[in-house]
Amino acid sequence: AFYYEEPSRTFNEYLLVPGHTPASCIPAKVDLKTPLVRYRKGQEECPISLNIPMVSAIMAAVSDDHMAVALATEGGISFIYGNQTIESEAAMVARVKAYKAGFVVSDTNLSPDTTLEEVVALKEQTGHSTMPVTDNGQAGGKLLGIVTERDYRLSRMSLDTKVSEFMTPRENLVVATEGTSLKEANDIIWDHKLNSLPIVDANDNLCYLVFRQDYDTHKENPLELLDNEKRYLVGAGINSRDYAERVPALVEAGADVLCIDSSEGYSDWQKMTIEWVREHYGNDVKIGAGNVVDREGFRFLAEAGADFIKVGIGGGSICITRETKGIGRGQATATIEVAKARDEYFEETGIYVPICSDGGIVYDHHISLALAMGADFVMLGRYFARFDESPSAKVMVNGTYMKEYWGEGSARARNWGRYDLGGKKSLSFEEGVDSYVPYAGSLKDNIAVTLLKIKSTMCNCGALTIPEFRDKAKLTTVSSTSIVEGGAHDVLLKDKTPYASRV
Ligand code: MZP
Repeated sequence: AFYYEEPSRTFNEYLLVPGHTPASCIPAKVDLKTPLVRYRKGQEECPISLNIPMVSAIMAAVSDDHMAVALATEGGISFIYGNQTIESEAAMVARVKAYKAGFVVSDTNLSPDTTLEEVVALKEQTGHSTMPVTDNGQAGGKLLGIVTERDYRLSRMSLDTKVSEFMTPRENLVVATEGTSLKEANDIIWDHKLNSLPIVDANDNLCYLVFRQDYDTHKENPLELLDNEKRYLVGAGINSRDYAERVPALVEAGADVLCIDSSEGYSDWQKMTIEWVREHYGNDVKIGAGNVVDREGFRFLAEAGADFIKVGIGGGSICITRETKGIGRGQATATIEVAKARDEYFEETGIYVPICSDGGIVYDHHISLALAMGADFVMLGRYFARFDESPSAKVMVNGTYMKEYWGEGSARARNWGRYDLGGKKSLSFEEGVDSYVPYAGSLKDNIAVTLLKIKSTMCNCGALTIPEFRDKAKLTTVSSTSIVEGGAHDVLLKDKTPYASRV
């Protein structure tokens, strides 16, 4: 056997030592733009880049179309989970691509037969305080009424009560028509303290829902959004089994980039999947691969033609792969080695293959560490699962709101295709757990704080861009006693909330 001389380390075992901060180096000037896919650095523009180095995990508890729109609005990208039918994954991708900032075709319509229980569940999921009721329960149906939060809170009806028994009649509806400008819609939304506003056409059919969150991001000049044909970026997870059917459907639906989702990517299956994509689409379809944790794994996938490569085995918050199979590597060590391999590959070929540090981000500063160690961007599951926009249920546990979060290798997800190497299905075993994470509110609010922390750290190191940060960063390992010193110590905390749920 081969023995590594050094133990493999996690992010928690490192700190950045600050460098000189010039007066010009302030968070407002930091540019977090980063490449997503391979390109000839120095000779051409990267065909797809991100404005922030954060992507959401290919997980059913994390990345659906709602998450994708919310994250793309902030400059990142989601990878829609692949452990669902080809049709429903493609439909999610298509909905993201159909989304026009400021207007979204509703997929949360109610019909008169919807029960109060279903309304409450949808409200929890979407966070909307109003929901339109159409005759057929679908976007484009005839708008019959609207359900407001107040209505169902006051209804005091049993949970199997039908929407038709408590909805606001059509006559009193606050609606807009297709001709209403975004500015006018904005005013109505604010005047009536609504979260969303239904827009109907001349025949009274529901066309769109306008969400307040959109105005928050485009307050300056909301009208601009109406000439705006910008489409959001969206990624989609695929596997190394049904790619011949799944890839065409996702490409047809408009996916900007695909990613082979597997716990272990240094395999012929991934090579065959990439080869199939190249054979059928050349370089037009972008495809990431992984996960790997060392130089050899990186080289294998880079040579196979992967557009980006994900790094990380066993570091995910819900992952028990290291315990069940004894496979994995500390996330920091894996990121450092793969980043070196990427740079070496670039020196040799002129081709830059971005790498993504996937899993194990617990504190916001772990993102800064990953970038300093050479990651081009990071993939997060737990982080995004906590927000309103994640698809999982918000539940009350011991008086605190939580969101459900489960691993793709858990019995709940049963995404065995992500793990197995063939053999009897009945012998599958779990590599992930089902859990709760503290509910943290909206993605927009949380990500703003996270990004500010990253930018502040970069300024402490005298860097205004990610490549500059990587060049200037000075990293030190920390002893276990200095980790204790790094947190609040020798004081009695007034706020007993665990640290991890506060970041
Ligand atoms: P985290 O951000 O929650 O720490 O980790 C998310 C990452 O864990 C995912 O992007 C994926 O690579 C990995 N994952 C997802 N499910 C499992 C599992 O069930 C897992 N073991 O390890």
